[in-house]
Amino acid sequence: MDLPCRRFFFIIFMTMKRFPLIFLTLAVLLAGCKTNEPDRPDPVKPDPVDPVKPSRTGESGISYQLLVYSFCDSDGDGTGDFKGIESKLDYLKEMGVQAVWLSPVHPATSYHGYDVEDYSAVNPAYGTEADFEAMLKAAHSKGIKVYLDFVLNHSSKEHPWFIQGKADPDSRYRGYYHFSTTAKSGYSQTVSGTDPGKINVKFTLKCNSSGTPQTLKAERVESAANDGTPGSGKYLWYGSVTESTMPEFYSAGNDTYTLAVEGFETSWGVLVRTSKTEWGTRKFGAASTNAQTLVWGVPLNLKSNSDYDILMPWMGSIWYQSVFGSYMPDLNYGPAASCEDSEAFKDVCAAADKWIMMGVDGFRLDAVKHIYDNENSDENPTFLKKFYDHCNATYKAAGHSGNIYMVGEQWNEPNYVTPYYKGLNAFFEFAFCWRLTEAINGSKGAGFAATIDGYHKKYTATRSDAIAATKLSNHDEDRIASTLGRNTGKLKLAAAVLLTSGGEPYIYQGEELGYWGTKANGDVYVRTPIMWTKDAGSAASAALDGNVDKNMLTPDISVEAQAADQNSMLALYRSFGLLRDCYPALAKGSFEEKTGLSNSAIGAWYREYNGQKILVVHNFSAATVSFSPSGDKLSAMIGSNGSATVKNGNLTLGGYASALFLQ
Ligand SMILES: [Ca+2]
Repeated sequence: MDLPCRRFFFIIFMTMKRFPLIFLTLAVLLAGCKTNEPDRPDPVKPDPVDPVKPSRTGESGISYQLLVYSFCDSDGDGTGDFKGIESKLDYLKEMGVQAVWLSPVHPATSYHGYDVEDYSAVNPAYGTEADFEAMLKAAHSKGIKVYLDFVLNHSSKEHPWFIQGKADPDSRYRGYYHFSTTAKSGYSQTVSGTDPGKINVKFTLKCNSSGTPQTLKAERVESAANDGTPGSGKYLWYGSVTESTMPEFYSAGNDTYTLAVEGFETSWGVLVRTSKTEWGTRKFGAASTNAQTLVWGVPLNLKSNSDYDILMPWMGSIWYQSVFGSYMPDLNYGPAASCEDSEAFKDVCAAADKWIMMGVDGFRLDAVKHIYDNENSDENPTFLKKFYDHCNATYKAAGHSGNIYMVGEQWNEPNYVTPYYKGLNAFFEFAFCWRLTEAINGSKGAGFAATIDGYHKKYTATRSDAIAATKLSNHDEDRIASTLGRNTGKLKLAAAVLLTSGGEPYIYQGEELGYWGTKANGDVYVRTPIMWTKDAGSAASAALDGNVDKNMLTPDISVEAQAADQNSMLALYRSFGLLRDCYPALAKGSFEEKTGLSNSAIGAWYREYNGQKILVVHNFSAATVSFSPSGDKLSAMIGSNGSATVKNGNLTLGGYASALFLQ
């Protein structure tokens, strides 16, 4: 902190002793002044007579969900990267962030990375493995843990395991996926067999006397030369949708036509056509349900509509489970009770071990209710426990005294999530935001804390160390700002509630800036890059093809602008993040609703830990409310949002305002 700043805080602090309401202003100003030195001693000076010393603990319990591709771009190529993350660690620390969950860092075809092609490598678009390790070390030096998104339910269809597994029934990778020789619900079709690559092929088409194609024969030939000139009106289509070819057969007399193709790509099937423009109802090249396979040198009887794929001789149809779409085949770990014996399990564990030994602090596990199909059976918790135990053993071997962190995504109501705690001790609590949204839109704070605490008691009944990973939204949901109708008051209240409730909260990239966006136009609209300066060019948007809401990304929403505005969303996240970082009761205390209030708009609760007790009061409505203490102390307001005044022993909160009091 520079000297003018120190002097200013001293004045503010002296004022605060007489006027506690100034505290929030202090926190906000602090955020503005401390940009260049976020690790300096906390500016909230302890009162000599106050036994609670509010300095940063580094144990806020706050995590940050970070999209590597769109967080910060260090080299200006439009894609976020590891060096970009490293350069913004202070930005995270400022909000009291203790851990980051990185979107998948492994090689992938998609921009989002959930189609992993190699669990043991990093995506070169984000930098080198050395860059990753440097970022990891830098994060640790600032007390920030790093969690990787580990996608265990499925891989990419470009993963070598899948490519080899589908090609060869004798491959060791055949069992890594759920293959089927028949079509099934939730399965995608592909071709199996060993691709010989580019070869020369001669096709012979026989037609009847009226010119309708009857049979097609394929022969592998040394050289592919055509005689005569095309002009038959019969075509052979092959290639991909983007690289298609449609040469015309050469007439050979007697209703026979030939076509020789040099360097034919054998990964392609073919289609016979009698028109260059009429393609029927099925798009050429599209997957067919009535494909036929050629046999070298043997004429194939064509079907009358000639509107289906013809597979090359080496090809066979095979189906594979792909719950999240054809490019992400589901992995197969065998029976859950013995999953640790499967080669697939051993391989994903080996990859996890590499990252743990490097220093990664934990994993976020994607789509855990889909790993085994029956969400409500014991299979998924059983699998998760085995995976956790393996990783935790590695973690201990790496020299850690505590346990590894692992949080699962079980997207459901608490009744469905609770049994999963048998597998892991942390799960995202989707219900937190569902109940919060209902409470805010219903202007009813009463009962909110009791409901959420009721969920937490269910989890801890399953295991005493259960953690509810609370959050507002994530990369797969409409952003909370949109859910709340872009009402700033409601949005700030949601943030204040998140950061003052029980559980361990996640902030989703962009929430701290008030980003909005829905999935109506596509997922990328809820994955908008951080706009670091007032220049829109500071946002890493290339990975999203520029698909961000241009109305949103104006200078006012940038970090640069909000850091200078004490009423900004960012200022709120910084001040409440600081509170959670400073007061252990907020970070890890009990969570107990204050019941019996006359106004149901008020949501009030106590957080208590190790002798420290804090009263939290939120107004869930747009109307001003009055709060009578009934035994609570209102003399030490440690934080607030919106209009909060104490007069004659009563608290008055403006619409959607919040206040916290040390007891
Ligand atoms: Ca970059």
